[in-house]
Amino acid sequence: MAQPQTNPTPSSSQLDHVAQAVRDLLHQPDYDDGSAGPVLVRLAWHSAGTYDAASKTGGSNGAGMRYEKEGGDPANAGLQHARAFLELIKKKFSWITYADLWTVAAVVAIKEMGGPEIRWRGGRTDFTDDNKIPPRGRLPDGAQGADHIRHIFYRMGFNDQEIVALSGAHNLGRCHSDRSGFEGKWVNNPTRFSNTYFKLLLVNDWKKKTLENGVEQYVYVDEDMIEEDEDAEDAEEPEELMMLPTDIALIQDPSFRPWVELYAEHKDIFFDHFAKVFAKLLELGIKRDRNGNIVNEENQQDGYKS
Ligand code: CCH
Repeated sequence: MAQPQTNPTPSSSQLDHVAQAVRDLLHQPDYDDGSAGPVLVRLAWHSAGTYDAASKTGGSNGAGMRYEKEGGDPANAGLQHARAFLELIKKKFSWITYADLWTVAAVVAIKEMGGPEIRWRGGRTDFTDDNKIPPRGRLPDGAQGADHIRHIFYRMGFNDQEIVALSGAHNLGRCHSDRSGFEGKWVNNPTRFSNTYFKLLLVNDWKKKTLENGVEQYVYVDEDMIEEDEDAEDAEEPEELMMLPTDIALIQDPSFRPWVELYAEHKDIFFDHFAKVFAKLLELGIKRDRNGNIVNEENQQDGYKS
């Protein structure tokens, strides 16, 4: 049997350069709400969120989204923007693997947007073909409810508390009708990492709305924003805030809801739990030796016969 291959983690000085390059590219005045940060976080999450604990397949090793099989999955629509941002860094620091770059970029972006410090470990390798890419359909569908969320996240090995903590990432960014069909942002300041998403889930009266494309989501117009805007000379229509059906499931489900309440009240606990669970997400499916190097085992070399 062939010896397992190991791939060392980049040194901390190498990483400092990459981290600085990520910080430098976050400010994107012409993109969305002015930051590449949210879409970078989604890229890392979708690269890791394909993990299946039972078969030990999927996960952030491999950077499979470079291939049509995964990159062209409708669930990953829009993430080509994140990959294009990071391509500029990959060109400069060719020694880093895509799989490491996509995951470390999210950790740097979260910190830079005011979020917690998240432990990140490198050493991921990039697939050289699309053989080991798992089948599509492993990422969650925002139109569904609590059973679906559990089905998806239990498969990865997360519990209810971890599911709610991870969902707090919806403090960041927005939905785009040309990507997922949903439209709008969850919070007023979507480039600042905070626990506002949980607060809004609890205090607002979310109403179901059917968009022109037939997609159903929940909406609320922030009254405070309307008042602020009325004072302004060139008052723009305040943007409606939104929630996905899966977000609303977190307050309807009796086991999820207490965690929403805890995180709404205690930002520090949310930050602590988020940091732990995001670090766990990025390590799914990754096996390390005693030195922390990733071991690419024989069973991970097996391809899919699709
Ligand atoms: Fe999410 N997310 N997500 N999400 N997500 C979307 C956008 C972001 C679901 C659906 C959607 C997590 C969990 C879930 C981010 C981070 C995380 C969108 C809009 C949908 C739909 C995409 C578009 O139109 O551009 C569902 C369903 C679940 C779970 O059930 C988790 C976990 C994370 C990270 C820890 C971030 C960030 C965004 C904003 C992306 C952007 O481009 O602004």
